[in-house]
Amino acid sequence: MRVLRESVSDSWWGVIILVTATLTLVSVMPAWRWVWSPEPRPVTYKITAASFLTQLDSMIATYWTGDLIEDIPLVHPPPGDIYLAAQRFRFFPVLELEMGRTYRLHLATTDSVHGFTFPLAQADLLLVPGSAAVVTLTPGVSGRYALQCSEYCGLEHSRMKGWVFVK
Ligand SMILES: [Cu+2]
Repeated sequence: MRVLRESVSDSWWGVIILVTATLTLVSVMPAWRWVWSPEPRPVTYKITAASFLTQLDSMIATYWTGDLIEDIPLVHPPPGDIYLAAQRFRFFPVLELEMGRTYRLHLATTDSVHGFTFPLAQADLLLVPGSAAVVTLTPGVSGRYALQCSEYCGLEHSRMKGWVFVK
């Protein structure tokens, strides 16, 4: 009888240790991901659509290549701060970047909520009116990279696209 009771209490200890270990892992792993996440977390700051468009227009006026891609200006800005707007139903303008150079991409919506999915910058952001996000990127491989809207924003959402060219 005594032997049986001891083995029951041993197995309870096993269960207690297992439950404690599981709870510890479940609570520690999100904290681990938050603190040591390798993904760049975007910096955000407040804007108005008008102030953001002023900066965007000034970049386009200065660095437009003279080419249009599907009626959208192709812009070749130098490394540093660059701007991209999400609007129903396009990303504006088309950016041409250089391999191995580092850019701080400022992103904002100038109308409703949009999503911004861009594997090159490992970014999948929600763009909300009144706020800009900054993503740092250093493109390593040349090519044409598609941008997509990942948040339903209206009837033409599924066709909302943009481009970044890397040379
Ligand atoms: Cu959309």
